[in-house]
Amino acid sequence: MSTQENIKALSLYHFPSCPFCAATRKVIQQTGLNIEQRDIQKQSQHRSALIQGGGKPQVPCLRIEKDDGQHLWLYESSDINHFLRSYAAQSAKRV
Ligand SMILES: N[C@@H](CCC(=O)N[C@@H](CS)C(=O)NCC(=O)O)C(=O)O
Repeated sequence: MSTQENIKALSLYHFPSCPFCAATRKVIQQTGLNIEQRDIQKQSQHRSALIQGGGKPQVPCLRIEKDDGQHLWLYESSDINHFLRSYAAQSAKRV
């Protein structure tokens, strides 16, 4: 999906000991994006939501909530990290 589209909220499904999640958390920290982090090991409702919405319990997964109410579930740390960097760059241009 394009980072130009209107995005209402982003949340990251993850757990602490996952190395792929650590890389994505680092990108979040570097970009300063405001993203709720949902630990699927700590809270079972987050794991359930991930499986129900995204289709599998793999982390990291970025939940993208758009202004029109649609939700997208983005898997694969490299894709997520690329999306976050592009989104942060676009957001910086709009300010
Ligand atoms: N290629 C994936 C690998 C992600 C991955 O293997 N995550 C592990 C945790 S470290 C996982 O969620 N395993 C459970 C599963 O795949 O169902 C990525 O880069 O995001």
